[in-house]
Amino acid sequence: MAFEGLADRLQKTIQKIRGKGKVTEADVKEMMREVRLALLEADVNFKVVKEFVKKVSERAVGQEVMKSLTPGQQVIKVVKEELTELMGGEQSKIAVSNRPPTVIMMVGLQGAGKTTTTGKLANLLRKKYNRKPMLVAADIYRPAAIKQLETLGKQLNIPVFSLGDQVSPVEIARQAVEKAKEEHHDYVLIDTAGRLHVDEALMAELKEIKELAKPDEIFLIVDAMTGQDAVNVAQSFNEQLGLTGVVLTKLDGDTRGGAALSLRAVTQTPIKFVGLGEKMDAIEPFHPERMASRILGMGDVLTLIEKAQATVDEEKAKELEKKIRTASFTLDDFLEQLGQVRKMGPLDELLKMMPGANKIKGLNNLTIDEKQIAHVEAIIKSMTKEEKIHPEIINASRRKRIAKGSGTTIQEVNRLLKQFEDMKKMMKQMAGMQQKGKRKGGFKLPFNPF
Ligand SMILES: Nc1nc2c(ncn2[C@@H]2O[C@H](COP(=O)(O)OP(=O)(O)OP(=O)(O)O)[C@@H](O)[C@H]2O)c(=O)[nH]1
Ligand SMILES: [Mg+2]
Repeated sequence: MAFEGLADRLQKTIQKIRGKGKVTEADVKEMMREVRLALLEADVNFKVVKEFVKKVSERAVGQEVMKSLTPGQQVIKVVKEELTELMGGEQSKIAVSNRPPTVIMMVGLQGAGKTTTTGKLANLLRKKYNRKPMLVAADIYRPAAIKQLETLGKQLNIPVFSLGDQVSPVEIARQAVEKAKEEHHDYVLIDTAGRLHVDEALMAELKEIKELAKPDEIFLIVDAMTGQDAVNVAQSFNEQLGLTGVVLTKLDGDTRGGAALSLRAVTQTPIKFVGLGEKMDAIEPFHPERMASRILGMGDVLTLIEKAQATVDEEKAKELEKKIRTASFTLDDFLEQLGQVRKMGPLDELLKMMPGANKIKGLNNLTIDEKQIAHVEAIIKSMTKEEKIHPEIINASRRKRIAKGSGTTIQEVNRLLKQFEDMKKMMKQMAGMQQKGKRKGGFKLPFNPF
């Protein structure tokens, strides 16, 4: 998990100051010493650390904090605001050309994730923004590079423009933009070749593509795992090409976070997206504030809600609420719920977005047992329609049959039925409380199937 060490240390540090009724300059100094070490250890650029510590210290010993009623909390607020500012402040949006197509050039070193990100971004543009993208295979150097992009295109059902590997990338880019205009694509994503290091020949070619294709965005794809190197690479590319944004990939790995925290400050180029896995939907717009919140252990509830909204059908959610209210929730509904939750992504990743989640012991080593979920599914699918609606009719011989049919054990079937029964009891209670108007707080999932 990315940022783990940094998050741990910063949270321990701010914990000490949180409840203080009085904060002295010495307290702030002590805290900032720890913050400084935590950032350096996370491989954040030392100049960036120096500047950050200076800013926070100044504000923390200033009027706004010292005179407040909750100085401890105020210091934390300052840290969060400055961390957000460091990563770019506002979320940075993707360009839209007023003369379509919007052209995006994807550049970066070998293996950074250009081709993968090209596919992910096109997928996002289509799914979330309802756009009609076209991909362009302009890496003619690495064998199989064109094939790789074509395979992604096929998988996503997004067209790929290619002229093979005998035509120059510059010419490919030129013709691609023409073609996109003819066919009314509103986004053109050009996947370019990578090199091991920043080199002259590559830069010359990229500059030529830039001249001809006139991209609205030039995105540098950088591997977050490379730490400080990522910052240096970004600086060279920016000097030569003038970047409009950075996509930080492999943030699902255990990067210390230095790149994410220094990139913006050093290069003045915003991080626009982050890559969080190899799959085509593992990309998210980068929100500095949410990231700061995650690092400081305040959770990322907004992203969680967006994920839920993107995957959960609103009609179905209403229907479900009614079923819970009237306690007419069946095992079929249970199965569907399970499916909905799984669609949102890996469960352990979701759990980690909850505020205070990293305080829960053992959560960091937690991997939700996918096998267990598969068993629950198999068990319910082995039941007859009637059994699913009236599980009370499931007697011993039926239990045996279900266990056999689902390739599980009678114990597992028993456990599931017991859980379901408890859950229904709880739903009834909740429904009762709701009617009496006594229920407080938000609507919570009434059960935890795992
Ligand atoms: N875990 C993880 N893997 C990623 C991510 N993005 C890309 N990868 C993987 O990184 C490897 C390289 O990705 P590519 O997209 O081929 O990289 P590239 O920059 O196009 O590489 P070249 O074309 O050789 O320059 C692949 O195995 C990808 O699956 C990410 O966000 N997370
Ligand atoms: Mg590639």
